Amino acid sequence: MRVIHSHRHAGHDGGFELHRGELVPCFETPTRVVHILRALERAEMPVEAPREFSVDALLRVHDAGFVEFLRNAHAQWRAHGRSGSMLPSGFPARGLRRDRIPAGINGMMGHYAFDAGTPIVEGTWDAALSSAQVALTAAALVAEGERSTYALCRPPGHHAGRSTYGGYCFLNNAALAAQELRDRGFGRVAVLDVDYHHGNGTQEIFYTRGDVLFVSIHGTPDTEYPYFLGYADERGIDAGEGFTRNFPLPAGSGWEGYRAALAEALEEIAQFGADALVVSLGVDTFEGDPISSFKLAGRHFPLIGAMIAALLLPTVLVQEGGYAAEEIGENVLGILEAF
Ligand code: Q9C
Ligand code: ZN
Repeated sequence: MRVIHSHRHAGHDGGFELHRGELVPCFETPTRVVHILRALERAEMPVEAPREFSVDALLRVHDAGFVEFLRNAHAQWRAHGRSGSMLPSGFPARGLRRDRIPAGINGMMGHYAFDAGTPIVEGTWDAALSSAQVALTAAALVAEGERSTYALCRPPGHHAGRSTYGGYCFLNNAALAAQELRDRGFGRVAVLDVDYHHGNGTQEIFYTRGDVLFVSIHGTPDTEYPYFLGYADERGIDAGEGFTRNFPLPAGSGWEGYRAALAEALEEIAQFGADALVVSLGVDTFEGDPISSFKLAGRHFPLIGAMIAALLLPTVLVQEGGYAAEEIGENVLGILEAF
């Protein structure tokens, strides 16, 4: 399996995030990648740099104004004499206007962000762009005949919508990979999201489309982040009707419940007749994860990998979450080795 990764991820280091009423050190750190790279090295899996893709390549799944905002946000912040990390503190909730995008940087941040846990720093744009390029390269390689590729993306992407960022995500790497596969001739592409958190951004991006199936298994939004999307009654609309499937599980779920949901999700993908697969690969379903509550053990990841690999589809695996840094490498590798 070919592995794509960019060292430019390291430019994004958020510092602090708002968590349970306090500013705490970010859970999403550059160190996560160090641990994954170590595991890959032990497994003798070499890492390749991504190809260059222009900013235009992002506009197939993202809004131009949003991309422009991400590109300039920190420069605008600095122009106001500030330095360090940017967090929004006001959002256009019900009753407030969303049709006007404020010109000032604070309002603009609130317009495009959907949480206060996703800091932007000086290196965020370049890191997010490199992460998108990693996913696009991994997809291009599969289109060129590789059976499977692993996009070691950082920052992650599945919470980022067409014009929204949050949940540590800025650009939607998995959606970009799926779109790249579509553009390169795969008629039907499925996205399987196994991250602990619902992939609200990916769901939103493909919600009205019948050519990309989105299937997600995650902690129920009733109690778990991102709280406002990911219920089972969300099934897609218009041409996308029936092409979104959510499997929310109660916090505290263990292997039995998980395995059953995964079997159903895979059956859905087989029924759809997918020609290619993108996996949003979060390993924050691990029992030791500091911000999640599923009870999967290390030994379950190879089982998950084997179940997914049995679809026998050309597959792009895209790294999402996983915050138990010490174990993240082994858990990811457990999945990859099945391919
Ligand atoms: N401030 C991914 O796994 N924060 N994102 C929860 C902590 C958001 C997770 C509360 C968690 C986002 C890609
Ligand atoms: Zn997650």
